[in-house]
Amino acid sequence: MNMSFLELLKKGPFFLDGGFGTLLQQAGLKPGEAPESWNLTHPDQVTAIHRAYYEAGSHMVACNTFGVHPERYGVSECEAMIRAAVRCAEKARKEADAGQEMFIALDVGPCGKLLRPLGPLEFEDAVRGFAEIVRIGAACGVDCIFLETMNDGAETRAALLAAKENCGLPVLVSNAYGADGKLMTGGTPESLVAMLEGLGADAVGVNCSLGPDALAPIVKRYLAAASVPVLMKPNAGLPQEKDGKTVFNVGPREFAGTVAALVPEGLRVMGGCCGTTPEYIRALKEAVGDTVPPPVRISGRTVIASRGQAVVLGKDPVVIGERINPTGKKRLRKALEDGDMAYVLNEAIAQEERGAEVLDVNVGTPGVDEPALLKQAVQELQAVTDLPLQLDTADPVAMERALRAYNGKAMINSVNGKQEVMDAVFPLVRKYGGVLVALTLDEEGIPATAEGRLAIAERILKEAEKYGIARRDILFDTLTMTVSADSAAARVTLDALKLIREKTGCGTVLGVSNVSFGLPAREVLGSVFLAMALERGLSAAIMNPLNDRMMGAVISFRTLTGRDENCGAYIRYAGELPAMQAVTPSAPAAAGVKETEAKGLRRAVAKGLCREAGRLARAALDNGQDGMELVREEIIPALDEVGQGFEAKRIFLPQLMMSAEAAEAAFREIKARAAGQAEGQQHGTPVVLATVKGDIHDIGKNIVRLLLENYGFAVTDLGKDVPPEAVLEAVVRLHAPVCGLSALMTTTVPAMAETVALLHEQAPWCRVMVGGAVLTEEYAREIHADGYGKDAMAAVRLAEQFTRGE
Ligand code: B12
Repeated sequence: MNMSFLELLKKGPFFLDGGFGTLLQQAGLKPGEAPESWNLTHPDQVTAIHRAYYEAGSHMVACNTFGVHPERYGVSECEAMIRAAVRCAEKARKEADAGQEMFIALDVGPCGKLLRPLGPLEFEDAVRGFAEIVRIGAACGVDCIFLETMNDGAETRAALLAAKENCGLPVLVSNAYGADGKLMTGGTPESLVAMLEGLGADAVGVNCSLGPDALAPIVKRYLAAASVPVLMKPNAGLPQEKDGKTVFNVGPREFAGTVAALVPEGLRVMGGCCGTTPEYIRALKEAVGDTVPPPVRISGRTVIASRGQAVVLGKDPVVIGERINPTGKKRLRKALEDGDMAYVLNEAIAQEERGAEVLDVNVGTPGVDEPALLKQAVQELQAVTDLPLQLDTADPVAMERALRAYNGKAMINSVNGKQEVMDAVFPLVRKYGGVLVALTLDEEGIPATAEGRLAIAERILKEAEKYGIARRDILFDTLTMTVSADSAAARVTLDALKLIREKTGCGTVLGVSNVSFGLPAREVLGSVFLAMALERGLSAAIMNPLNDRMMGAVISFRTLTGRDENCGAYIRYAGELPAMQAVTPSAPAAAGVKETEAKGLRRAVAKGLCREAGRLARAALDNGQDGMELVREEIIPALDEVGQGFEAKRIFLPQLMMSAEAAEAAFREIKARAAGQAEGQQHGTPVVLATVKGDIHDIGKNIVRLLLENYGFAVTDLGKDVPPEAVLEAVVRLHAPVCGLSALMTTTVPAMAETVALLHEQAPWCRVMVGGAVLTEEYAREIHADGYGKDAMAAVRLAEQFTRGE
């Protein structure tokens, strides 16, 4: 059964079903009622919908289990609903009058919570939740697992891993994209395809969110990147409200025409999402007619990916930053021993700023718990940088922990020709995906000739094949030896590099620094060696991007080989050189350059470095800097910068959240210091403060609170997302003469207007001041606020005026 399912899927065209919710509503599902409850209460209606899809030509229907998840229901409830759902689909299959093969999928949707660091859910808890429903579905006899409408890469990963670990069924994975071609948390088609294929998805694609026209370009990007079948399940256009009902603006014929036009380009699995009905599937089948998609194309590209970036190896030379590796680095070793992750994060940001495209992460040093530390480093690094990571460890336990924690397709450093090492590493690559760095050494050591190293490379390839690891996912490292110890060392490494490239077709990688070990002016030698390796086709160099001479070699190579149009990148680099030589933007201690704490604080907030922000704020305060000045001059500009990046879609929610946390960490220090100073100044006038309903931005409001307290007001801070009634209750209880409201989004200003109106009506003694980035003096007047404050100092002045009765 499974084989024929997969065969049919690969062959295509393979038709899925269409929307479910709209049809259930037509059958009487009430607003607010859970669709999945109908499996138990209205099985006949659920069965009828499945049957209609089979009869319209669907090869596969998805059970009515989209909303079933242990985050919403107890496990026994999940089990009852899934069992009933599968029964409905099975009954429909038995009764349907249809000519094609008919399959049943367990439909799995998002669990409704965000994963860390975006939300409260731990990755392994997410895996456990999905595992429960997969196990139940598999035991009920479904033919495959369909993960759909996933809008976060980490959650998709958790669900796919759970499916692969808990059943042997095929898994189809479908993500929901925004109009910008990205997932809510910043994933792109290329980064998703790399990650999902690495984890063994049997088909990948897109559903929901947009109509067929808007989804088509995203599907084309999937088709260009994927080596497995691609699926598409769009909405019937955009939902619109008409006479209290939701209607969609793309009819069956138009829908079918757009989707069917993608079949000659390789689309082979297709159906509909919100707003589509069996009529759409019938029209789609008709529009496709006899068209057969070309065979699935196996991509030869070597790709690694982070949450939102896919890096192709083998086209342009790629720079892998080597600085997070304690070998020969005393300061980093100490940081790792002390658990000082802030230092590691700083190194990452500094390398990214100087042009690293991948970061090597090696935390192996005596006396540390390497598996725990590598996992922690991977988790924390992903929160502050979107560069793909190279996981660098010789400990398979640490490697597996890091691979589970990594939200993408990692570079894996390393395997070698020793049987024992291959036996430990290859199963991990097969399970989690990744691009392997394979060292050309074995039990006998490092061969002295290029041919000897090629022989090991071929043995590694043969062994990898047994695990189904694609050749494109293996890069060879021909091992840089120190030329001071052996004058032939560099030549053999370079010859081996060229030979292996030519004979195996695989990419290559080299850690270049070692060549100059023990010699003076190391980068002079190193940069020439790097240039020679690049000329022989090196795909990626593990090197120090903070070294101008080394970076200069890479940039010059790109320019000299015609990869830099009009020498633009070279000219930009040359222009920045004097500034870079003057100020190294590395971790202050790491590069031996002292930034002022305040400037460092601005950078730490902009980059989302929480501990660093707290430490620098403390240091600046110790140096006598004024807390409010730090807020005004450093923290707010940093947040503004991040906000602009977010608006321009250069920055995504995870980074925005990390910056907010870093700002809060700095702010906590400022507040603690201010609390010490404010003692004895209390005059105690009560002020009620709140961020209005629907709005969770509270950094600005917290600053207002701090300053008001400094000026002796007794502030009752109701927090964020506060309903108008709760504000009124506090104002009445305290008989507060002043209330301050904060709102940062255009969408929450109406809630502010509502709160002002309620206070004026029911607590007429209270004067209301308002503030927040989106407000203006004029708007404050319009909503009848008593005062508008552009910043925290203005809030104090207003509160004083109101208290004096002015
Ligand atoms: C940090 C931040 C977040 C953090 C908030 C963390 C927290 N605990 O506050 C997180 C990541 C959680 C977040 C989430 C979201 N955010 Co946001 N966020 C920001 C960001 C970058 C900075 C805000 C900030 O803290 N500024 C610094 C403080 C000090 O400034 P302030 O609040 O204006 O306060 C000062 C004055 O206004 C005044 N003041 C403030 N309150 C009051 C009150 C009174 C009484 C007075 C007198 C004065 C006063 O004094 C303060 C000190 O000087 C802004 C961009 C920006 N530059 O504003 C976007 C921004 C506000 N966010 C935005 C959006 C869209 C969102 C999300 C919807 C994103 C999403 N897709 O999920 C969610 C919203 C969730 C929700 N329901 O509220 C948009 C809003 C667009 C709009 N015009 O409506 C912005 C403008 C970004 C953008 N350019 O797109 N965000």
